[in-house]
Amino acid sequence: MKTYTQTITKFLTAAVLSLSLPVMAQSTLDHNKMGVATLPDMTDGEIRKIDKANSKITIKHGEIKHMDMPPMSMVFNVKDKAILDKVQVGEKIQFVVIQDAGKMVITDIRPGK
Ligand SMILES: [Cu+2]
Repeated sequence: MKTYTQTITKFLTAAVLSLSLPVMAQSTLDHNKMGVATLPDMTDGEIRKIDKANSKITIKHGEIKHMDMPPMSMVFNVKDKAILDKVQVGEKIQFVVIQDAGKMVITDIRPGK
């Protein structure tokens, strides 16, 4: 049983490596072409509340993969108040969130799919 597990683990590791390497190479190439830094993943969400005075926004968000966070409703800070001018309560969006000095800060919001 131990040998079987080791074989499977080896196989899976090899499979994952062979799959992810070309993808990583491809995305690096695209980013270079566009001349932008690598961004964290976009997260799906729906806007629940906008608090422009305090630069905060409440979003019912999907899984935030790069932060290991399951779907939930929560309040985020926004990096720039102007981000809140482009959006409305009830709107489906995609957003970029980063960790900044222990706070989760939204740096970009785009229309959802
Ligand atoms: Cu959350």
